[in-house]
Amino acid sequence: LSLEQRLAQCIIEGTKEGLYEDLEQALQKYEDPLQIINGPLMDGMNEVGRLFNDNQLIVAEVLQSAEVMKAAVSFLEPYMEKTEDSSKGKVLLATVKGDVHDIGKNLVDIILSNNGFKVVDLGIKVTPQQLIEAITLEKPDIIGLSGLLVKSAQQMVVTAHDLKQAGISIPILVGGAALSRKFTENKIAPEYDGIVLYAKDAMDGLTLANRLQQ
Ligand code: B1M
Repeated sequence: LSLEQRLAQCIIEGTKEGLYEDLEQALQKYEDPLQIINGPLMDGMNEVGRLFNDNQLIVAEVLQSAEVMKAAVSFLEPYMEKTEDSSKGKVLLATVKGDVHDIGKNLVDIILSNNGFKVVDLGIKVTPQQLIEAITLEKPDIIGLSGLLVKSAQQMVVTAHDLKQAGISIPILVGGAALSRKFTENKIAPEYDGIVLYAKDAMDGLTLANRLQQ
């Protein structure tokens, strides 16, 4: 197997055997550790999603794959480019109510934190009420919402609505597999008073956050 196939295989099989050696090798080969995440590791994760959808994997196995992905991201994190300051603004980050998926959110956290933003991560299954309380306390410049389930896309509509009711109009950045730009513009944005932007991946999230804070 090629290096890329071995890395993807570690994710698919949910094993750390040989993982760190292969990540070391990949760090020599790729200029940016993010390319390793977005390439072979994501390929592995997408295959896990496909196999799970096909009933060839059970939740416990997917969880193991998620743990290997998290271990790989933690290993690569120190090698990512970072600026020391956190002067670009504060981002409040959360996975929406009913959703436990946090690998994408955590990646957004790393990338924003490494690039001049102060990130406050509220974690997973965050209700609109918890979000409103945190916004009052933290006074962020941007609210970042992540969600992977189809029902999470709908939850973002509810969340935007509840935030508006609470008089909040801080820009919102949304991302996650079940979302699209179209859904964001047609369904989420009309429920909100402020800007709502869709990010297709974590780097896109950084680009949009930078644009908002210019
Ligand atoms: Co779940 N799961 N899962 N799962 N899981 C999906 C999402 C699914 C598509 C798999 C499938 O069926 N093919 C499916 C959703 C189907 C649907 O809604 N239509 C699914 C399901 C059904 C479920 C359960 C319901 C299964 C069950 O219990 N029967 C259950 C739900 C639990 C819940 O949330 N209430 C469940 C549970 C789990 C695990 C706990 C086992 C585990 C998560 C572990 C964890 O996160 N700590 C898990 C996993 C790992 C997946 C898949 C395989 C991989 C997700 C992932 O981590 N990808 C996933 C299939 C898939 O996505 N291919 C699947 C890697 C990650 C880096 O990508 O999060 O998309 P992602 O983030 C991307 C972008 O989306 C974007 O940037 C990242 C890339 O740079 N992004 C943002 C994300 N958030 C952003 C925010 C931003 C900006 C960009 O700004 C704020």
